[in-house]
Amino acid sequence: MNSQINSANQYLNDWLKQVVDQVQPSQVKWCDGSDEEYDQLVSDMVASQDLMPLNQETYPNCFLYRSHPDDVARSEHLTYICTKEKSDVGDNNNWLSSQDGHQRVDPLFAGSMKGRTMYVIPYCMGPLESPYAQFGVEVTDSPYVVVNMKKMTTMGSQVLEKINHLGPKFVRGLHCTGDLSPNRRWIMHFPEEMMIKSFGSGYGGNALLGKKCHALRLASYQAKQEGWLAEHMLIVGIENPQGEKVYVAAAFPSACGKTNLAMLIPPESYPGWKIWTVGDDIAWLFPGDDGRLWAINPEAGFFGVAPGTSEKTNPHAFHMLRKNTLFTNVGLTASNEPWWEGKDKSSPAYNWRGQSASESTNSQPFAHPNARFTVSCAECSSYEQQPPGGVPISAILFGSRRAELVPLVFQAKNWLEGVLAGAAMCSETTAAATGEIGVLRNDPMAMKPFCGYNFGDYWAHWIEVGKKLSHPPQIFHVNWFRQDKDGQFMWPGFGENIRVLEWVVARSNNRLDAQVSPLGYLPIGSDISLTGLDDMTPEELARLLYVDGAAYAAHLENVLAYFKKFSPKTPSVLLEACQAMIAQLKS
Ligand code: SAT
Ligand code: MN
Repeated sequence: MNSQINSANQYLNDWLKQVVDQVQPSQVKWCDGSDEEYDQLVSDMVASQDLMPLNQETYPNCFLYRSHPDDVARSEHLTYICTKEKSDVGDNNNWLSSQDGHQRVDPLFAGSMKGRTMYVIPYCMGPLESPYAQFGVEVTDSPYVVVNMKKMTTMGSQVLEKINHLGPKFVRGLHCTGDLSPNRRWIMHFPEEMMIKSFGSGYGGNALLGKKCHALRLASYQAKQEGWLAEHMLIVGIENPQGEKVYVAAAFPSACGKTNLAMLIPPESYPGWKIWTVGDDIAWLFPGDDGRLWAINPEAGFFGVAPGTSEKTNPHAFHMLRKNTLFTNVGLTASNEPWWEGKDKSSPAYNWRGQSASESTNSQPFAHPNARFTVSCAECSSYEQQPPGGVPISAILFGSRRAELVPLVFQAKNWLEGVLAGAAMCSETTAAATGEIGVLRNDPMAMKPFCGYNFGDYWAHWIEVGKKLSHPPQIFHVNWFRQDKDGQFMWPGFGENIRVLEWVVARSNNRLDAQVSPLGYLPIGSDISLTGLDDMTPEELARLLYVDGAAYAAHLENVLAYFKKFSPKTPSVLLEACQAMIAQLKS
């Protein structure tokens, strides 16, 4: 077996030989990333009934994967960052010493691939020729992981060619499906060793190690050392009717509409406006020599939430999913098409577990609420091929899911208050992680599940990055999810969000005045256009923009207490900015 470990990178060979001795696979397969390899894996999985072909006439080259019912979302409570010092990791993460982390998982890996194929996936995060690209090798026994990685990353022989010249500078990711028992499931990160060990889950964020594990948790740790940021952000280009294009990065928690915003189609009342999709989930942000902030999307595909995706909510996604797509945990129609809540007028015949409509319990959804699609970026008609050097960011949005309190939009007065707006984010939990849904929690910068180090250091790092920017992006906070007293969403959202983006762009370009408030700048009512939005009155817009000073101050008091949990690491300027804002809101 070890004779097959013959790359030109000795560090890679040494690690792989050690892994082979540990997991004892029946064979090792180096993934070349070719379409033939993908097709072969898909047909093998269809033969073994791990993958189900969907209606090939209406959904050509689309397949359904049903994961284990206990393995349908990220397992945050089983996700650890392992370092020498606990204080490096902070209370925002589960921590184990590196030694204890290895000791906890290594016995599970022993002999874990007996009788199975071990796939070796050399992958690249970011455009292959980008100076910002990062490399990794994922070892897995899951062909589902291989076919997903093919869509989500650049992978295979051309990447190995690069890794051959990298010495030790690549991430080592070991993944084994195990028996999927939640009692034997760990997602361990060793940032000091550039290593990930994930056992016992086949689910996306737990198993596609290039994504959250590498591109966020390890990358954020690395970014801190090197002076850049790895963020849970989409990236879009916003083009106005005059043809001017401005790039915006936006952080929202999982399953809060990042993919929809990334692919927004403006309504008819916005002729000439166009949104270009650069990324929908992760952004790496680098201070440039020109004093601006430059961004790349490290991913090559979308791993989006299926439920709620429709012709109305996200036409680009709805159409891109009609071919070459892998679906996970959606329902099925009688004609073998994928089905999810909010899709269209068709009816489901089977739920995500394969039970027929008569067998399934009435109140249960047919698609799992965290059902996903995996599709290459190239399939998206609004996708913009990113230049290797990235795109310049003019505005950053922080967005949370808040039924109350938080206005539709405000602009921070400066970088520090922008960092405060991001760090103060609280959002209601969603089905993207196991656990209760709808619980309000602190989710600074939408990075609670993804920041690979101590939040106190993270906020300090954000402030430091701002100091390197002579032309920093303007920072905004948005909330599409405010509800009225009857529990109805007050803002129509989706394509209509262009109205807020128009204001964001105008403010970023210094083209509009605004109202000054303790939170920052608020739109002057008429500056958010309501043309063509017949259902909304200026009074309703005023309610969406209303800030209850006392209630907001009370929220920030909680935020302040949360910040102090990370002291002495929490930067004092952040505490002071928060205190000052509370005082202003109260006065
Ligand atoms: O499961 S993933 O982490 O990949 C998706 C998400 O939760 O954002
Ligand atoms: Mn995400």
